[in-house]
Amino acid sequence: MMRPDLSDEVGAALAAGHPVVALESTIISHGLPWPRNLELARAVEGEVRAGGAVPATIAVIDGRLRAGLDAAALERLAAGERVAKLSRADLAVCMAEGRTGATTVAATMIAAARAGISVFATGGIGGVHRGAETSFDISADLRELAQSPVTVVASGAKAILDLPKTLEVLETLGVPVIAHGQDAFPAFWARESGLDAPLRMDDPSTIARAHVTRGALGLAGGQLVANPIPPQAEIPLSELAPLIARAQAEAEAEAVTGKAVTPVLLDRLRVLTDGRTLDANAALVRANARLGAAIAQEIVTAAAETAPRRGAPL
Ligand code: PSU
Ligand code: MN
Repeated sequence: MMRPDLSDEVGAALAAGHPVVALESTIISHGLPWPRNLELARAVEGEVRAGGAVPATIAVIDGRLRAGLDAAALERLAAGERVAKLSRADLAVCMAEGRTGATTVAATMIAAARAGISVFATGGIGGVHRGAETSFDISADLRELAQSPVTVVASGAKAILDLPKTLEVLETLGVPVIAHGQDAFPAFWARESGLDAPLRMDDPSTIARAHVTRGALGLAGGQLVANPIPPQAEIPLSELAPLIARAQAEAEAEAVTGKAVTPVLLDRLRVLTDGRTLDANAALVRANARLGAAIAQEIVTAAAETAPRRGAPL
């Protein structure tokens, strides 16, 4: 199996069994405007380090799939010129053509799994778009959660999505959706979506044990840990709902489809909230990086405890 090129730091951490947290790059290239995107990319790596783990930002640079980026690569992605948005369908094509691309949640999970990284922190996953019953727009992130053995820490799915349908699809695919520290499924910029998450866990060690147990059972796929945005940074859903509806109507009127939908909606909401969604986005990604680091540490411990009992009855 082809593995990503590991930076020296990531390679050394994985070889020594130290905790590593994967980070995606589409949020840098397509999710946030310059120069906030570069600042946040660096800050999020800093949060992972402060949490005692090594960050492994993932992208394809000149045809090479890499885990752990140097400053030049990070800057190139943030500047965003001729950077493709890569999901499962695009990854191998971009590599074969020797091009540069940023990985979505789905593509980052693929790379993390092949590098041997168990935890990945981001802002929000893709999901079922509103109007999917006619557009069929369902992010490849959902099926990836059912296939690649990575625990993804996010603040739920973006509030621009159809959250009830997103939860239904995740249930169908057998993906554990675990709210962290509360019953409600969070809605990205808001702590509560009005829906309960199917599962709840309150501490990183139990989440880590669930990750390891899932692997020990031979179940494919990972888990989604839905971590609510820190209270002081949240934008309540009541305030966002009319703006989301407006952004959605504008995108529809302009016939935006495919990969462009998510970046266009996020950018419209940034404008409509005077940049407040950006601040919220930064706060939640940082918090998720911290939680990801804690879970990664606990997985290292849980894996060591589970190993000697392999083959014994569960
Ligand atoms: N969440 C954000 N900003 C983003 C994304 C998520 O706050 O840019 C990106 C992630 O990379 C996610 C992707 O995997 O959007 C989903 O895109 P699509 O719906 O086209 O699959
Ligand atoms: Mn889509």
